[in-house]
Amino acid sequence: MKSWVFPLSLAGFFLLFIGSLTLFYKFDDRLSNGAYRSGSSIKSKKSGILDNRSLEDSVITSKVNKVKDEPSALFNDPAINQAWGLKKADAARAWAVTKGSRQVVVAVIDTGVDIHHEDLKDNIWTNPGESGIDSKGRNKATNGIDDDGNGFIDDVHGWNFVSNNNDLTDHHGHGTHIAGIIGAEANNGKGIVGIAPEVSIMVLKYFDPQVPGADNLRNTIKCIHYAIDQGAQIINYSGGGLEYSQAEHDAVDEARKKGILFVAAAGNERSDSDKIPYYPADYGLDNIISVTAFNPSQEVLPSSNWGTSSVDIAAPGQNILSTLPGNSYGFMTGTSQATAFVSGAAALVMSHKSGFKYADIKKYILTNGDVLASLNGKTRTSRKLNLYRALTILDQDITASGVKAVNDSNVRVLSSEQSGSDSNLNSTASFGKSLLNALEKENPQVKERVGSKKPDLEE
Ligand SMILES: [Ca+2]
Ligand SMILES: [Ca+2]
Ligand SMILES: [Ca+2]
Repeated sequence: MKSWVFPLSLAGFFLLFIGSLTLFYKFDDRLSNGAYRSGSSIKSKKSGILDNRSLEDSVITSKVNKVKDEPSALFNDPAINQAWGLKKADAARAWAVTKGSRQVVVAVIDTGVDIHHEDLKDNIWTNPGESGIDSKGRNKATNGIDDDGNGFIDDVHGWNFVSNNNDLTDHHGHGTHIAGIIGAEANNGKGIVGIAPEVSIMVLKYFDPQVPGADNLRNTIKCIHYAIDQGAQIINYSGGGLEYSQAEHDAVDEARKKGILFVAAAGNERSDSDKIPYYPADYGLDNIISVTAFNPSQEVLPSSNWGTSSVDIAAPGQNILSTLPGNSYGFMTGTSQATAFVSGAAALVMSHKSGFKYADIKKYILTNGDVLASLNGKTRTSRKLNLYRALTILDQDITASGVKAVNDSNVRVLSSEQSGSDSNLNSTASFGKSLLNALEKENPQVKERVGSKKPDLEE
């Protein structure tokens, strides 16, 4: 190698680093955007300086203060008709079987969550050891005492490992969006509906755009240990990086030993995860489900990672409407969103079959996805998530035609869009006009923005 090559490369990486920092601060000011995170994990691999775990490239494609009011026969939540992902995942029929259970705890390891959001607040996990009244008549949640002796003071809904306190404020939007996909409340006349409308979301914060120096990998590992110790049954991790970490591997393995399912994003690195592993999705532990994202045409997004041995399943991940901080809502795109779909599905399966451990849940979800030709060469199963089938096909108590499922008077059942064999079900409700059409009319540039590296926030 010529003597000038090395210094030149070094200078190149230095410029890359400075460029990244510039981007970071620029977007930090604008809040709520994950676009600048994309590729930062790659840079960290090369420079060893930037974060070794980061959010994915989950772009907020648009933000709305009030969702469009489109009453639905299914639930009274105004925006349910806009949720194309719910339709593709056959959510309505799944809800006829179960709407979830607050006994099921899903740990969302992310940027925090707006726990006061109008469409989330009743589905936030409460630590029983930090709630109620202490011996002196004070509220355990705010008494400044570690009542349950777990090493965290007043950790009533989770913990902020970035700032090491119980402030779970989401300064980004990503974590609140993920929480809404998993478990926004149904039938409250507000906003949207999560995959598991009844669930308990444990909020664990590993990343904060306002704290740029934080060690996101170390914080991730702490979050995993907390989730294990506090009894989460499912962990959602919509992030990752290219750096292998033995400590992180061991934490996920410890979760495995406790029967905990770990749902992880395949990543938005635009690469083959079989060749370039993305962690924690690709640790090869069998309690991990690695999830990639597809669009309304059921094709894997160009930005999403794929892999016929490393990526398990695909779920909706483009222009997904969910909750954002401050009682607002917005659309985001990425395998982060797809991951949340699968975590919500896992919560539904678990609430339907209490006592299930990760192996059972994983089998139900993966075996019963819909095979799609467009997923050949993209995932191990060539399947996309189907919530209803995940709940029923292997279940001897409920037939595939959903006989027991349709007796709930609160829920009306959609006909299956992908299979004529189920068309004998009551087809009394509809998600209304195609969401994609609606989106394109409302927001003509939405398609072009998807996968864009540039943020495009709207009021
Ligand atoms: Ca405590
Ligand atoms: Ca306390
Ligand atoms: Ca709602």
